[in-house]
Amino acid sequence: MDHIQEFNSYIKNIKPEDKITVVYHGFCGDGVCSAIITVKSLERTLERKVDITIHEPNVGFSNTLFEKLKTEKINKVIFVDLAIYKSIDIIKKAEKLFDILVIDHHEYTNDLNSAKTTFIHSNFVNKNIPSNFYPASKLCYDLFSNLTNIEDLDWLSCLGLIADAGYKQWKEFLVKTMKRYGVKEKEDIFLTEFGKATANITSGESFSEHADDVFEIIYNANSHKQILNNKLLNECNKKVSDELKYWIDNRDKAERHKDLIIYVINPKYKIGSTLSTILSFQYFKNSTTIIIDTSTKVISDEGYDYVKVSARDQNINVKVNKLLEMATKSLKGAKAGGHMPAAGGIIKREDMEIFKKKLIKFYDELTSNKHQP
Ligand SMILES: [Mn+2]
Repeated sequence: MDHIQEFNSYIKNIKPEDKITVVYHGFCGDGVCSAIITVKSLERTLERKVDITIHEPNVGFSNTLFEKLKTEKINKVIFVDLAIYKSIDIIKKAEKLFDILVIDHHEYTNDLNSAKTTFIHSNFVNKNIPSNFYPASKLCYDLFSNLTNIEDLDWLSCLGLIADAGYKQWKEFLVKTMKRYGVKEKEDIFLTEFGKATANITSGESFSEHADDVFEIIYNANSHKQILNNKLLNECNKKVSDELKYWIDNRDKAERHKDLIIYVINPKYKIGSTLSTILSFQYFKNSTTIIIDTSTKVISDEGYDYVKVSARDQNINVKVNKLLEMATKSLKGAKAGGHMPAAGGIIKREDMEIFKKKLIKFYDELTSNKHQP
């Protein structure tokens, strides 16, 4: 069977008595949009509800999540927009209890397909588009379109595409959908109604306490208009914009080593990822930007207090997923992953200074290699 057939048969084999969960990339616009496309598609295909949805940071398949799935007596686990490749031990353990489906577009590292796991990666569906530009929202939309009518979710797929910077590769789909909703095209996608609705979603995603509310709001919306007009999302957007402005205005406080910028921030809301995207596109265009967000108060599986890292290099002078992987490799409890121009991870708070030194060392290594014949 090919990958699409494997996917179709996983879905068709779900029975009414099964307990299903959709686990998605939380704090991410593409994550929540692809999750809602998946949940709605499952409901339509199977004529039943999805039991629970869970938002997770993109740091693999944690023990905490494993225990939660066990407690909830889940037997079908669907991961969307989550790079769980490195969690092989937990996946093997999980396969004894659950049938797993993984739909992802983060950098492909290893094939997770097995007797108990169905894995579908953007690369399996379209080899011509780099996987970071084939976001989960479009991938899920394309996959489920073979099984049921989800044409009315086209706008949601577009918002996910914009959130994950994959809109240029899918211009035709985007333009067609914008026309369908009477949205005026503009040179800067973020100035269109679709762009503004996307900003509202990513802002809402910055507040962990609102994660379920944001999911509900988008789930109940039937076009981007309701996202644009939602009171809670607009309030979130205002707070996030003010906070972003503060850290953008203070960007000179970032440490610099050649074209590597390391910016340690302590924001009021979860803006590290968005801030790194804005800085890398607008202010640090030819640099490698690393943001270390010290505001997290989350304790990891192993009981570590950690800080969050977001890395960007829009020109891919340095592959930031590679850089983070190298710099975190020997740090206990650290995790990293993502795409060549955009990656993220976590490190123990106490390792922050040593992590910075490693970033500089490996940045030098990666950039000097480039100049060798
Ligand atoms: Mn994504």
